Amino acid sequence: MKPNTNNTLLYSGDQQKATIKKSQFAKDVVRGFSRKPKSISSQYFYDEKGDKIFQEIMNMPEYYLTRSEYEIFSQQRKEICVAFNAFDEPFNLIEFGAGDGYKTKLLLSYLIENGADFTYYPVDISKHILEELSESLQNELPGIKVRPLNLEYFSALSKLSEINNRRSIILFLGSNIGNFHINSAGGFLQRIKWYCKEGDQLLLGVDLKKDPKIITRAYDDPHGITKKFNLNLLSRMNRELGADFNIADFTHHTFYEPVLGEVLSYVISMKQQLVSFKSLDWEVNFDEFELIHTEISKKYGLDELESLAKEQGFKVLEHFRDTKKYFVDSLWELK
Ligand code: AVI
Repeated sequence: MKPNTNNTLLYSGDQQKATIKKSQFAKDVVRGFSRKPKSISSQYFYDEKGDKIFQEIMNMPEYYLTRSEYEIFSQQRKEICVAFNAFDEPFNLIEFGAGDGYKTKLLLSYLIENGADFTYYPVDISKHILEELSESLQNELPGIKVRPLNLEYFSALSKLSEINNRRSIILFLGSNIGNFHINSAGGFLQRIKWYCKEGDQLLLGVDLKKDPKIITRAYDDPHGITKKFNLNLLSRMNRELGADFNIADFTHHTFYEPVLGEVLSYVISMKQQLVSFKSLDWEVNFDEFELIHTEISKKYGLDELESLAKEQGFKVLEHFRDTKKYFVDSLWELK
């Protein structure tokens, strides 16, 4: 454990494991580009530049997700905290992929103002993000108990189960679960369960199926910000793996398939071209109009979400939806 500047504790012993290493990135690129169609995991969007572009996405009028979840928290935080059973016993509040805490601060301030006894464990693989978050929390919510965990999600759960046996409430917000294919979402929930005990809760922020036009606009925006986000993957390979992608020869393509509720995003090579990766001593060919699959953003129906909870052994306690019914924060309990 290493103290950081604002007197919170930052677990960084597993820093090596937590940082997605370049060698892993290289391996995943080589493996993904050997598939047909070529693919690359959307986790690689989030380098420093990608984080900034994602902030721009969240500020776009077309990207309704962040605003919808913010509305849920601002209007229903009392009901959410009551459903948490937050005022009986001390508990752990664990947030996966905490980011800047913009929405979570609404819950945190309500809990503090109403005397809940809890420790907030934001979990993120970015040390920088955690340091900024804990500093802003100390300023805005003095007295809050924050223990940032600079670890991968499951290492964090494992660490916490060693530290204490309090009840845990896990927050996985922002439709991050949507970036898993539904089968992998099931696997992810199974792994959460592995580290949890009866009575632990999960608050899952999920984007709902809706008018396909609204969804399409959020991922194919007129400002070109999502395009920039997607193409940053190529720039990242140039920066980190010595690749020589000419970004102008590639474009962004995305579409929403309403039956499965999946937004599928691709990078398309606009001509036949050979790209070399200097630091890997490797070349890869792209045919004209060849696709690289970069992301899935799944939208759920409430019935589908309830089946997922049931299949994985969770009981759905309550759905909190925004006034437009675009988004749900669904509270589950481990049976
Ligand atoms: C982080 N994740 C939930 C976003 C989403 O909506 O799937 C990432 C994103 N991709 C394009 N726009 C936003």
